[in-house]
Amino acid sequence: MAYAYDDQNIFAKILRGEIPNSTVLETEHSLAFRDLYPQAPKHVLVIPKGAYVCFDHFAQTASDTEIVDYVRAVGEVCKMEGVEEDGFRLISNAGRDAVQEVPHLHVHILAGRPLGRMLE
Ligand code: DGP
Repeated sequence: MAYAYDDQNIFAKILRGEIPNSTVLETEHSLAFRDLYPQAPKHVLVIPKGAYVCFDHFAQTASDTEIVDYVRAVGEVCKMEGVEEDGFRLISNAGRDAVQEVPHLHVHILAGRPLGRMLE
């Protein structure tokens, strides 16, 4: 599948500095910032800086360097937020059925309260 990246999406604007964000971590290839509409006491979004629509687009076309940077950024944010002990959830919505609102790859890190079973 060919992915068409819309460079007017909100996270592209955040990456260009056109919209402010609450940055948690910035690395060479990734940015982590707080979700504007948090669903849990700790709700951080981690995005690659490259123009990737969703997880499979990224996994299929990003360089190994970008992928390692991104996965390590997610792990680093988990450590910074202190979520290892009580647990956390990673979610990455892709496409229509998952109701992906912003078409730039992002992983949600959710923590800080009991999150319930995921598939209910
Ligand atoms: P998703 O449905 O997985 O595409 O989630 C998109 C998330 O992005 C949603 O939890 C709300 C968040 N969001 C939307 N607009 C902004 C924004 O301008 N800034 C920040 N920090 N988060 C946003």
